[in-house]
Amino acid sequence: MEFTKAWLQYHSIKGVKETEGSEESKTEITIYNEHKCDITKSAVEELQMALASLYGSRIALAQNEAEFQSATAGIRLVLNTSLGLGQEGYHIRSAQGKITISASGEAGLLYGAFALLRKLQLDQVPDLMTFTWEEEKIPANPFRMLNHWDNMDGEIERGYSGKSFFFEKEEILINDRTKAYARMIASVGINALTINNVNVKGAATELISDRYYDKLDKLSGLFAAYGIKLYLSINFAAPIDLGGLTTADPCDSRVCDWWNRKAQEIWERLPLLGGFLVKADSEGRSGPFTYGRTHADGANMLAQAVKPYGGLIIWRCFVYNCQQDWRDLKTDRAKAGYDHFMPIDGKFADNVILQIKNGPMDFQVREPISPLFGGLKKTNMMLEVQIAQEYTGQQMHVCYLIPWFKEILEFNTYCDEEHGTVADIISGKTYGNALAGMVAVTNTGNDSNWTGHDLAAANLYGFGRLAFDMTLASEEIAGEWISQTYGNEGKVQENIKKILLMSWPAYEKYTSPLGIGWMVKPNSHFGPDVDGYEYDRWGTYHKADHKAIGLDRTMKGTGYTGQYNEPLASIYGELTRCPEELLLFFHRVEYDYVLSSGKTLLQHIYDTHFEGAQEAELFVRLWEELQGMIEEETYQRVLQRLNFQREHAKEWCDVINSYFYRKTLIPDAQGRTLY
Ligand code: GCV
Repeated sequence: MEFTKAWLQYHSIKGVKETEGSEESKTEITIYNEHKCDITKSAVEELQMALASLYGSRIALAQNEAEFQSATAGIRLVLNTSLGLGQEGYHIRSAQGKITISASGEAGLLYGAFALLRKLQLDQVPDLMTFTWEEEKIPANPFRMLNHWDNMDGEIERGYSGKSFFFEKEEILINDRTKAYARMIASVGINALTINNVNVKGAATELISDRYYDKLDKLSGLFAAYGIKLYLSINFAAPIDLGGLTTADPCDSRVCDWWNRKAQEIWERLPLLGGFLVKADSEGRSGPFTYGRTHADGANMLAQAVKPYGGLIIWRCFVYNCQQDWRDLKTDRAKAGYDHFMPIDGKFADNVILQIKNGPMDFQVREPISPLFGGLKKTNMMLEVQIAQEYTGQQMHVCYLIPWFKEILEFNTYCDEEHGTVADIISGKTYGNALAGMVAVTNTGNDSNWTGHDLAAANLYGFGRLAFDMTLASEEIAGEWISQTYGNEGKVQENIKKILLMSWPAYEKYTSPLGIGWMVKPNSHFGPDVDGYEYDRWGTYHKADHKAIGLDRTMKGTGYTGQYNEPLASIYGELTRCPEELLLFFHRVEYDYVLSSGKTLLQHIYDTHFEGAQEAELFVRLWEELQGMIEEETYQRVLQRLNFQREHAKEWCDVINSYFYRKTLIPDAQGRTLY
């Protein structure tokens, strides 16, 4: 299947003089790399291809320093272990036609090469001879990871861009797309990856068996050449499902022996493997609770098995009771993560990292930050976000999530006076731990444009860039992505940026109000269904009646607010101090309650929904202004999705508003139609 180059287009730079005539008469750029490892080879290959495309130049490879020095314009890769930039940092200096990329590790040289190419495109540098620039960067997060939820039959759980490009009919795929993907994600600094769903079932359990080792070895090598470590999601019950034991109890010596032997076998065959990702005791997956053990028991048993090979265990904290009785008014799903993991803070082995979803529920358009970030103090942590847009429009709606991720990262948890933000904690700054970082449930599939909605690629690009450099602004990231994908034309920049930056707030407005979440169709999680989850087992209730809506999560209610450090616990606990965008997450509020805008809660709901739907209409108009400036097929593909979004946003608006109108019988103050 054909696929696009996404943001690695390398459109020719404006203002570069086209040289008439033969290849020979073209200007020449020389690349010098004396390091023969795979990663620097990837860097050179990328530079060769990109520079030829950007400048229409001939590319020469210098054999030695003297050759490089005698060239007119050139780029040199220098490994210098005494630079103190870690394995992944880089330094770039450009003067008088010579550009030096230096790094202490090979991956740093690759990131330097991509940074240089980005800069040349963003600034539309017409001539290397006059290009003066210096930049030094060390990635902010040690781990910058993507999780694929790909199944071995080729389907993708919560995948909205076609089928898997890793698996088909229980076989592993390795083809042109695999390398194109490695280049793409390396270009934004991704350095770790899982390829299979965290719900490990059927053939996926056998990924850690002879059946798949050869292919996995090849795959891990391919990614390693781009500085990316391969990890595998594993089935906690593998000793039973694969090993034929009768138990997977982490404290049973037969189980420990099985994992020890398995780890030895795995690393003999897959020496480049990074480790395992584990979803345990969650949504039907087996885990230590099955045997009356803690999650520390489970994770540590695996950690000691993989330790001799430098392996890591990434353990998810998405653990809650998904068999709740909706009549049970005491249990609060939001509390589950903290309740399970706080008591075992400090009990995890040093090669375990806890992977924590940004919110206490599940990737809603707005949630408070998980209290685990401010709570855990003696455990390695990573932040998990989702760019697959499961609850944010499923890549049928444009919803640029980077502004949301920025808010999450900048949130002060008050766990530490100086370094209390989520960004501080997950980058390892607060507690000085090296195993830390960010992971995104990713949004790619085998659709020709990778992400179904062309504009959804901004989330993949943006996640990588943000994980690498958390100081980047959402707008800057959007601008970078637009330039490299569609070029630098002013109107194109302006309109797409507008659409992207308005999209998450708009989505929030026309879907569920004020942090309540979950008003989606069950299972598919797409489209409005206010009571879809209300009388179900998933613990996601809004409890709307004719007078009020929301769950009291204060200390008078479920006590969830008590999981936050002060002053957050008090702020969230008081109706008048609680941030309004989260009001209905923390409080049960009457419809006539007056918000800071002077509007009643109900009128706010009506207004925001109408407003959000209008904004979705505006996206179509903004896009239509770009016809002729964007390649026609892409233009039409995006237009189709934006038209769908406009209709769907209207549906959302009408369903939600009519629901509340019918509950309250209070009309809209502006007299708009409610049904
Ligand atoms: C992979 C949500 C999704 C599930 C997903 C789960 C998880 O519940 O709906 O499809 O399972 O999150 O994060 O493990």
